[in-house]
Amino acid sequence: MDPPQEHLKQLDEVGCLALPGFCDPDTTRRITERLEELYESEGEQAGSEFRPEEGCRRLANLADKDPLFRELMVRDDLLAYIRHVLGPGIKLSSLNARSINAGCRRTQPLHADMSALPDNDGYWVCNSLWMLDDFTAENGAVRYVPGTHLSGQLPADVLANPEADHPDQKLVTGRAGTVLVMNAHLWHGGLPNLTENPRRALHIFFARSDHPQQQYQKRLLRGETQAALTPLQRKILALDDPLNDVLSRDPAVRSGFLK
Ligand SMILES: O=C(O)CCC(=O)C(=O)O
Repeated sequence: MDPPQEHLKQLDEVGCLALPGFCDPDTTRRITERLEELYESEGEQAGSEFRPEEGCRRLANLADKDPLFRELMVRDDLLAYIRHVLGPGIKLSSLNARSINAGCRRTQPLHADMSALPDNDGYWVCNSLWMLDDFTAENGAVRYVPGTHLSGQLPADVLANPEADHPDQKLVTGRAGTVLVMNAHLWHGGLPNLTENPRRALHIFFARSDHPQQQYQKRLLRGETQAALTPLQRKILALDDPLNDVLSRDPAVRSGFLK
């Protein structure tokens, strides 16, 4: 079923859209439990395929780590929103988790993912953030500045201090199970967590086909994972796309990830 017109209008004009209940409670619980197992088993190595972040736990390369994550990344109802932003040709860019530690006072600078600006063909990055805990103003809601995906500017280039409050910023709060679809050119960032519990999220991040993946999936996925993929999963991971292989020759992608 196509997304409602008012949703698409909000994505076009505001740049993001929260979908309460998009992930059912049982799936939200399974994702959370699996991520906790991975944080535990990976220990100090957790997130090492990506970058460490002070005050947060990170996991990366999740498409390789459980069939559950691969099922989420091909949900039709998710891809319909992603394709609305990026057009028909899309691929997974990265599939990571971020958990803001209890008591973390650090504010993430306002940014666009991968410092991406739209090009002559339009938008090329779109993220989905899956809330695994309730997001509140106290525990690290996501802030964003409405309409900035249309500005053609990056916060680091035009703001004196991207960590400071922005006069036009809004907060995304919501119940666990809410999914935030975000045009990732939108200026956004995570806030401090002043509570006694972590604030956990899953990030399923997509790119337009003619740009490199943030993390080159073909290099990261183990042979046994590749052998278990459905045709649609292979397509979304761009495993058989020669252009993606060429784009991913960028040394930064080869060595781990594109910022
Ligand atoms: O999980 C969040 O609060 C969003 C974080 C974010 O925007 C990022 O890590 O790029």
